[in-house]
Amino acid sequence: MELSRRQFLKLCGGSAIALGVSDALLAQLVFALEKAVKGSPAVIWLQGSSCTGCSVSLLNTVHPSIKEVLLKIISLRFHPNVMAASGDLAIKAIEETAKAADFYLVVEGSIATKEDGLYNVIGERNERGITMVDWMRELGKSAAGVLAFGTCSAFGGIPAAKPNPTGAMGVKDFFAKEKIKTPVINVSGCPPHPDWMVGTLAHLLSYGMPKLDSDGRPVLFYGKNIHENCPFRGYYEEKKFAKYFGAEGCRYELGCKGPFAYSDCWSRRWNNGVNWCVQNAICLGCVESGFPDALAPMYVNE
Ligand code: FSX
Ligand code: SF4
Ligand code: SF4
Repeated sequence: MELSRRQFLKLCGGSAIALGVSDALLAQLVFALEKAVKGSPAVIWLQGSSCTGCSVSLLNTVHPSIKEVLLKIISLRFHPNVMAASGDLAIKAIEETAKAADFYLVVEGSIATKEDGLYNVIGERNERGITMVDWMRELGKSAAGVLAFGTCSAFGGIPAAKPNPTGAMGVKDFFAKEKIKTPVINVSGCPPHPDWMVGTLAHLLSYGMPKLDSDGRPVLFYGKNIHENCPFRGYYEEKKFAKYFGAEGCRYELGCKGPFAYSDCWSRRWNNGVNWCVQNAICLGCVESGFPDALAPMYVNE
């Protein structure tokens, strides 16, 4: 199904669709890729300091065929968790991809820069460990673009929280330090919603670079404030605050960071629309550049 950019933006906005947003975005992604793919866009997916939640969020969507898309249509040449190859064969896949053609680099997790990058070693070359810093210097320069999936990759996230012993940082900060000019799209969230990742990729391949906010994130998914759109907003106005989890009322006094967070979780919801953080708990502001330090403490417990 080919969508105009306008229809696509409407779809990403979470407007009512019968089959679920993830399914629809996936269909568009498949279409975009099939169209764009004369020889499949190659993707190298690197993992720095992270919990792997970003991969899990994407691969565990209710739609199992995302794996097929990643493995067969996109031509995912390297992914530490889903690829069958290991050792020299796996490293060779990165090197050959980088030499052969245009490729996109997906980065999950932050880059550990202290001790010559030794906190993130991915593979070996000439009996020496290749660090994430090495790969980012090498592949970051030659990639057609970088998708920074997850708050760790976008802004440093949890690995960069104080005291940050590994010198962890996000891709944009690393590129600024290294004077690498390759464009980066931040798809934040700890982890990001699968629609944000699939939708951003589909936009990039179908219509080019999406419009980004001042934090380098697609406005499409991160353009609205959670608090302003929250279904509990009426309680906030009435000053009816929940005093414990599960109680009726706005969650502000339990530590809700909705007023400081920009994303569409309230309408998109998670796990195929089943629920979202604020329904049973609070928003932690996981999509924001200051997460987690600037938004601490996570919970207020009185
Ligand atoms: Fe970071 Fe990804 Fe948080 Fe985890 O791997 S964005 S720690 S949920 O998931 O990098
Ligand atoms: Fe705002 Fe959170 Fe209250 Fe919702 S629950 S109205 S996001 S403070
Ligand atoms: Fe992150 Fe808040 Fe959305 Fe939950 S509701 S995923 S904490 S931005």
